Amino acid sequence: MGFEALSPKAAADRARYGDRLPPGQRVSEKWPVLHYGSLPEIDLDSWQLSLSGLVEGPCALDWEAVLALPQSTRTSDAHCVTRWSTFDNVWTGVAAADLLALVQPQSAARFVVAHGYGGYSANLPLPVFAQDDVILAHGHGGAPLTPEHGWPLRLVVPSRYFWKSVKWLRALEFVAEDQPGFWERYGYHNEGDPWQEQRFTRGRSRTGAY
Ligand SMILES: Nc1nc2c(c(=O)[nH]1)N[C@H]1C(S)=C(S)[C@@H](COP(=O)(O)O)O[C@H]1N2
Ligand SMILES: [Mo]
Repeated sequence: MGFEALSPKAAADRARYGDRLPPGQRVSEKWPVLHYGSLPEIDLDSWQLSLSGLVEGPCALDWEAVLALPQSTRTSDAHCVTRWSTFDNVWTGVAAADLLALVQPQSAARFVVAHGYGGYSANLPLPVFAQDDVILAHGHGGAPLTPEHGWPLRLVVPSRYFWKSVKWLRALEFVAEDQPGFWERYGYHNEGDPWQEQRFTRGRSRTGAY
């Protein structure tokens, strides 16, 4: 962790929550809204989730098709690279495992690129996307997602910084070669593991350019 001093709040949270809190994070009681750019306007009637690339069953799911898939709940913590974390988020939606069973990635597929409305994207190794706690969520805390938190569907990848949890998800692309996403191209760490504090590729003091 080097010699970077913890803020008083981060130090107090660390003492209180111990190893549940990744290094350098503090717990936010409220759920912040954070994204680059403006809120996309989405019409559920024309909304689609495109599943493409190196899969046996490429397809585009409309909203009804998403709801017809097995529905699951996953509870997880979220860790934003700007140092806030939220605990015990209860997400409902389609577990990544059920989506993978539907599309059946080919053996050449090694990465997933998640695309959001508005040009945002994030990349993940397929084994990370396939983790049991990964979910395509349309609900949070028993209520539908609100527009600013990614309605109608967002990706949730608890084992990575929250920038990889793409809001307003519109496509998942299965590819052979890694393709850095929106923030990864701007110097955010390609892996983004909060437990290893993989925040940025260059330097220690950069903050997000929101
Ligand atoms: N489409 C899209 N998804 C996004 C972002 C974004 O700018 N656009 N920002 C990411 C970042 S940096 C964070 S911390 C979380 C914030 O999610 P929240 O606003 O629901 O807290 O969304 C992530 N997903
Ligand atoms: Mo973030």
